[in-house]
Amino acid sequence: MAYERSESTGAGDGADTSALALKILVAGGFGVGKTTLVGAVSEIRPLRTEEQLSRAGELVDDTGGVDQKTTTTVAMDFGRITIRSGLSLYLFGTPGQDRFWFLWDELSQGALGAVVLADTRRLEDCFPAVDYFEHRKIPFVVAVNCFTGARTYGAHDVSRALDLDRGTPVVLCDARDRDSGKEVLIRLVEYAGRMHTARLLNTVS
Ligand SMILES: Nc1nc2c(ncn2[C@@H]2O[C@H](COP(=O)(O)OP(=O)(O)OP(=O)(O)O)[C@@H](O)[C@H]2O)c(=O)[nH]1
Ligand SMILES: [Mg+2]
Repeated sequence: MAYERSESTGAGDGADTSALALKILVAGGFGVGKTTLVGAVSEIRPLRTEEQLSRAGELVDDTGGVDQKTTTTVAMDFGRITIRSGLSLYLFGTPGQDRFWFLWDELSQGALGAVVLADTRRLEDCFPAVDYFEHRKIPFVVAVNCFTGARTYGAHDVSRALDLDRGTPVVLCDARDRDSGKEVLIRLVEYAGRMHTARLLNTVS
């Protein structure tokens, strides 16, 4: 499990030397709401790397279903959230478009786990992210971003449609809502914690 312990800046300065900072990825298809989620939950001003969608990009960027979209992430999003006293999450939002796949290996280094955002109108767009984390055995939860007007499916239906391993959590969320996003992150931390404990027990037995 990747973590850092925060450094005390000096004796008696009151700094919490037992604080944990965990790295989490926010992944999923183009325009599914990754930047929105990181921005909604972050308690620091999120770092964004948005560029305008261009006429040239129309040939390769599938904007079907996200017609209102004018910008896209070209490197990453970055934010931070304190889940509870002494536990912060550093959030790294991935770029959604295929041509930025080469960045994923770098971004996923040392990650505790990932949120794979899904839109039920374009569920297939999250297949590559699901495959990526399954193959690398990085714990992930699927968070269905419930866009207005999209038909609502139950978590069980989504789990079946994505052919997820048993136990992989599926949660419904609104990426624009801080509490909803925080709930997703808590589910991920709990799930990843259980997965890591199970793996540790397997290696010692
Ligand atoms: N109605 C609704 N709109 C949303 C929701 N989440 C995001 N949006 C809108 O959908 C668009 C896409 O959001 P982004 O957060 O940029 O998506 P992204 O996944 O970061 O996109 P890329 O980085 O380009 O892959 C934006 O115009 C958002 O305002 C949602 O939950 N409901
Ligand atoms: Mg983005």
